[in-house]
Amino acid sequence: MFRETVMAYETIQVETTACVRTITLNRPDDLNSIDERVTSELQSELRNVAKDKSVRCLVLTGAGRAFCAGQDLKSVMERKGPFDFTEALRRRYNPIISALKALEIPTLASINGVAAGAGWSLALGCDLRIASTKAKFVSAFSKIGLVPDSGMTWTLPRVVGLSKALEIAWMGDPLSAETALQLGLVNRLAEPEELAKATAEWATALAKSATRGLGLTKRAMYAAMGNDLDTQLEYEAQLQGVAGRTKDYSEGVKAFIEKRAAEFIGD
Ligand code: T3D
Repeated sequence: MFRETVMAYETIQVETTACVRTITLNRPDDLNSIDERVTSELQSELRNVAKDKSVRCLVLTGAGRAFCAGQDLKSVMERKGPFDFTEALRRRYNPIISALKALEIPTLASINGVAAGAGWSLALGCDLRIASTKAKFVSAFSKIGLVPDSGMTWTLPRVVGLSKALEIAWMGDPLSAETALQLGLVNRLAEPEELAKATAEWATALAKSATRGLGLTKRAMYAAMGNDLDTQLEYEAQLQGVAGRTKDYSEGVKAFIEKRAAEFIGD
């Protein structure tokens, strides 16, 4: 199977296998916490993914024992003078979450260990989540006097409801992988030694699907979070107009009639 590794980054690793681009956060000694370089490299790679039509699924994971511990608190200690969080979020973090949502392909967080603070927000910023049974989830923000950011106040209440989201954010207690599954915060669990394989199988299945249709479905679902029914019905009609003109729609119907598996090309 064709596998390509890009070496140009310092804090992330990028690899492409069978139309699946995998970005691995790669600062394992600091639990893949996020510094200026990480946000810059993530933004850069997400721009690459958006432009590369051969990429049909994106996986985000972490090296070592953590997924991501959020903001790099060690570099915080090195900061001199007052720090402008608003500027940092607007310039560094928010574009990453927006870029993940704007990608017209499925994004899958493969949560190999602890996800804390903005690290958990990153996982929530992906469309789907598969986690190791040993993973844990820590809001962390309240413990250092901050507000959940990088989209967590948007995603968390939508998944678990308002009251539970407030409890998670305020108490900051670690949630186990099992609890995360029960709450719908992750879609699937895998034993730690099975996670990479389970992730690859799921991502490959998604990448072999009718990518334009999946991308338009993603657009419709996220738009529905803010639309009333009539607006959404009209939006669905417009998007279906686009999906119905794809080559993959023609192939899907033809394959059904011919009683064979469809071979989608992602167009
Ligand atoms: O400008 C901006 O960036 C604004 C955006 C802010 C958004 C945020 O993300 S705020 C939230 C920041 N994150 C946290 O508060 C989490 C802090 N970490 C923890 O609570 C715990 O470390 C974990 C729950 C993540 C994991 O616990 P555990 O017991 O498995 O590991 P540990 O022993 O606490 O940590 C292991 C090492 O990782 C340790 O280093 P050492 O002592 O071996 O040299 C620890 O300092 C380091 N580490 C853990 N988290 C961070 C970190 N280093 C830098 N930054 C971290 N966030």
